[in-house]
Amino acid sequence: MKPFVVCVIYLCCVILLVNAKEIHDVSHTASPYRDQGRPQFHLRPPQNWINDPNGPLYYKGVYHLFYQYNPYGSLFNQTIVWAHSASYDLVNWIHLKHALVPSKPFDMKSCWSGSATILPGNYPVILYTGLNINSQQVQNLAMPKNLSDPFLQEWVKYHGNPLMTPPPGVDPDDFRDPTTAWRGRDGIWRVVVGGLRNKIGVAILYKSKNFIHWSLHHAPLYSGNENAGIWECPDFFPVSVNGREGIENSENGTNLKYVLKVSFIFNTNDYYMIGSYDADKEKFVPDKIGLTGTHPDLRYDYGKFYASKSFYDSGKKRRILWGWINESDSSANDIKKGWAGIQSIPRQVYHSPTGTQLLQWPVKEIESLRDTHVTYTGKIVKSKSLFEVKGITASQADIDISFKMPKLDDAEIFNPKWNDPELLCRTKPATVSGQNGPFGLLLMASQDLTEHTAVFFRVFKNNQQFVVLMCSDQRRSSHTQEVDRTIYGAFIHMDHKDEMISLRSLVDHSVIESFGAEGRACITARVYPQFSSGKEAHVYAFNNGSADLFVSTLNAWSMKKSKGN
Ligand code: DQQ
Repeated sequence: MKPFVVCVIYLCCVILLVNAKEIHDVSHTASPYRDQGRPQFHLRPPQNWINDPNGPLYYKGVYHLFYQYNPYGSLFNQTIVWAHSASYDLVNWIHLKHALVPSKPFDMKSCWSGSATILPGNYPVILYTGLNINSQQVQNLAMPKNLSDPFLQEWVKYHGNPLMTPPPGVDPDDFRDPTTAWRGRDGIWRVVVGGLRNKIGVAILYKSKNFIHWSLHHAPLYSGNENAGIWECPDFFPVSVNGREGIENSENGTNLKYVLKVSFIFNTNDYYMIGSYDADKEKFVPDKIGLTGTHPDLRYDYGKFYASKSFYDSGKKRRILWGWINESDSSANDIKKGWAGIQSIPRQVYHSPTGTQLLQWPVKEIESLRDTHVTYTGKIVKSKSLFEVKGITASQADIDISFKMPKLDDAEIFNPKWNDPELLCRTKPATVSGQNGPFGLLLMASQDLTEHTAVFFRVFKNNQQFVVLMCSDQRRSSHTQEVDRTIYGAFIHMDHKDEMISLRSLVDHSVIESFGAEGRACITARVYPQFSSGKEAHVYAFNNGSADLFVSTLNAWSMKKSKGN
């Protein structure tokens, strides 16, 4: 071989190796701790603490997700960076080098949450919160160094940062998490920053002609009315009232509704409202006044799901939502296992035909991981009985079951005083038999059922409509006392004509993401059973109601491991 050719091959190898090293920059030596709870198809880097999803975006055929990451360990730390993963399909991920790390006076103490905006000409930029040298929260801008790199591996911080500093009346500890910006018909950019003013949560509004100079608008886009702490991670976006297609943040079309979501620090839940946006008055006007951080405000997820962020996927014209799913185990365990936190399965979000809420459904791409399949149709589950769904890997599975609703006249009457679904799930758990339910799934169950997580429904009638209580009961999820085993609950309002109710659960070792009634209510739980290996997990369908139950279809698949896990 000629020396020149050898030299070129050698150089190519060096470049490939350097790239491979960069791409796996965040990997570390695995801890010797037997970590059977590690998810196999949910996004997270190999080690360490992660929290909020940041700046999701789609660029030149590649999906990007950044997220809060502690490079030094598996607990939240004062020094947080923006970790960065990229994917062609939202399922398999490559972990890239960190996009933003503390380095300048305006972000020396941490790079906290923020969002991406695609500027005209397909130019992605990031607005993020920096904890400055004095630990004060300020808003900063970063741009890609090389627009021809679809992996956007290098980010440059704008030399004129910060762009926004805490306005009068807002404490420097309470000013963070800029949204994706949107441009009005007047060509002016708007962005919202989460904050707290006079003990009231606020969506602080800024405007800019050039994305560099931002001026505070005299009034917030919306503010709370309760003393409920800072509003973290606001998200503001349009949704179409017809169909599932997503809408780009700056679109000013007709037939649009708007969603304002905020993350309530006091109970770490994400609440949202649907309403309209009065662009002249720069106000969000909710259809139903809300955002108190309590029931009956709408939640994306009635389990563990926080600091969520959505983005418009211009490739497939849909809006996708991500949420941070924290652990429920002890910090000592997180240190032992060397990691904590996962990102949810990306969910497509759209307006429900009833207009009263959003619906969420795991992105279609996740189905590419489906493997061994079992199916049942037209199966009767006798009162107070269960059957095992055999033939799949129950600890790594996608299970979709559809139950027949009772006749409305036969349904138990709903007591209007029941206004707290979580409380109702506690007083009427899976072991308490009712007229129409409880029925559902026992997941991550040991053979003897001493460990299991029950996800189930109970059907009631209220004013000639159905109200379904959906519960996820973690109390028997693990023999260990060291984990949080809260029961989660949600109400699903169904039409009297609805004949079926479906339950889909994505089970990935220590996480169970459940979607009730085609995404009308979602409940995510973390579970840490003690049986010795994931292979010993079982899944059952059960009916503890006094009437027999008709399962019209049950499809269950083992799920493959995704790349990047
Ligand atoms: N997490 C970030 C903050 C945000 C909080 C810090 C929400 O920017 O308010 O990691 O979980």
